[in-house]
Amino acid sequence: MSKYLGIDASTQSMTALIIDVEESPCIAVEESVIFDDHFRDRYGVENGALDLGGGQVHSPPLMWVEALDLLLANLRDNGHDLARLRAIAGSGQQHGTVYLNQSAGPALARLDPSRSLADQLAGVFSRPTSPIWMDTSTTAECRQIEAAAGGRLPLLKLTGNTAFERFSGPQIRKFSQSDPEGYSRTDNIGLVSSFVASLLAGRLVPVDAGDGSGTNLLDIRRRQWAPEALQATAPELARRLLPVTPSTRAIGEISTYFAQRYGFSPTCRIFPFSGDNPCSLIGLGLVEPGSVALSLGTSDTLFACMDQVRVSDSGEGAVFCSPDDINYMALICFLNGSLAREAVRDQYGLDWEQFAQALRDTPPGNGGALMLPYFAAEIVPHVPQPGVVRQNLDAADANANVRAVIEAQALSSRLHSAWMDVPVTSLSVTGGASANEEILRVYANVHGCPAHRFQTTNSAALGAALRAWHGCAGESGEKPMGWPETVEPFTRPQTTIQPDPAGSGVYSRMLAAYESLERRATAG
Ligand code: ADP
Ligand code: XUL
Repeated sequence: MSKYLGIDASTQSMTALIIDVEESPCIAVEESVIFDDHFRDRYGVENGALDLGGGQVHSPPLMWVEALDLLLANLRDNGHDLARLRAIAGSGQQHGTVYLNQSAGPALARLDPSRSLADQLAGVFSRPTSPIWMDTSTTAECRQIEAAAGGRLPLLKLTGNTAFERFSGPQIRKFSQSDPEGYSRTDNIGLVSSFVASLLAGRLVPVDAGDGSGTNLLDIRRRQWAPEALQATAPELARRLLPVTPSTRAIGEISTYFAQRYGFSPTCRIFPFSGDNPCSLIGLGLVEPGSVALSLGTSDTLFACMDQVRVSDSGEGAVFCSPDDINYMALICFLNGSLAREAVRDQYGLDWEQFAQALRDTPPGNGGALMLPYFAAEIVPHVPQPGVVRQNLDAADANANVRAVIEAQALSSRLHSAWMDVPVTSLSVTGGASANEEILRVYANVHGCPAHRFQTTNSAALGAALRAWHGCAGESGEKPMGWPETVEPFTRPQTTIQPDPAGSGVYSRMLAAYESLERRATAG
């Protein structure tokens, strides 16, 4: 058996990617279920999420359950022989929490393959919706947790992160305080990643260290829950969490539900699911310190591999464990990623090709026109209320607004990445919007370095599949594989966009003007 499956449960879709490593290792299959296409009416989601007002953004976990059944049915019905899969690992959008009652464990253990997952699991949630990473409603809880943990700096030192609104701990605290009854009915709290892994394993499985570090609850150096942080967050939290698992150790075999319903081998191994960005770190080949990646998905993230914990004193950057169980990753998350680009695209009635043409038709620097693209509240820089700012920019000029939103995103990524202290000498790019070469050209010029694109934009799912392969090789008594040799066949650049010296010069000069506009807007 030479095939490995990676499943990515992201904000807007669930993706399966199968690698075949038999002879020359390659990506054999990529399939996605887009949530809005299938579930918009039944669950009321838009872009995979529910806007509940007041900065609260949730998703229904039962939708992820249905999506998993649909994705695997599509794979089976499209003729892919799932019996040949040796192992599965996965990735999930980070930080989102799933709240389960005491019926969840037994329900997972007795799944009937003749009925759908959603039919059998509708009753296992103690909270019908899961707060996700886009939720900005927990500022008060962040400050309370920092205070209870002895202050902002002690929490930063212990967990690698100051308290962030989207992180799981502040979200759990909010639930425990706003719905104590629901919290008391909660037997287990998992993340999106561990929840999908639990479905496949047919039992509740733990959070891995990579995704666990996005909770404000993990001792980042010990890679275990930090009792002080649990205590600062919510009552009796420890008993609602399973102990953290290393990312590289298998958690068991696939449940008979999937073996019988979809034809998986009953010996198919399940490895822990991790966060989407930690999996992308592997999928983009960042297994040694120094290289930098850019993911243009629903969120935009810029991240780098580090061999030790380096924290962001300004509280803008995040630090996670790498799911290689060795390294760490530094990450900056910009909430106004694809949805901001789509807002501009839709405002001027463009498609993506016309959007790219607008970038071709306008010069680097945009004639001095600037935008702060806070279509929604922003994570970095911290902007609690939405509000788009235009300077020397005519709102009626479609082309200039297209360039302004992309230049703002790229300049912001340069401005806010200084704390990582990793020289940006190349950008490995991924995510849906990395399909757009003109967007990448702006990033290459702003950072003054080449941008490399790879065979797939689904780097999180690829990283998960590579983790499954690496994990099996480590277990099987065959020659163990190093991370560099695992990722190498899949991370050879397919296209490289080189910076243009004139464009780069314009942006070096423009950075100060952008920074000053941002300072003035965020100070207010
Ligand atoms: P996520 O994994 O966060 O759900 P993806 O990485 O799949 O997101 O990216 C999806 C996004 O990619 C869409 O929301 C869309 O805005 C964007 N996208 C797709 N094609 C293009 C394109 N040609 N140009 C710019 N953006 C694009
Ligand atoms: C990272 C973050 C997002 C989500 C969704 O901290 O919040 O990138 O992981 O992709």
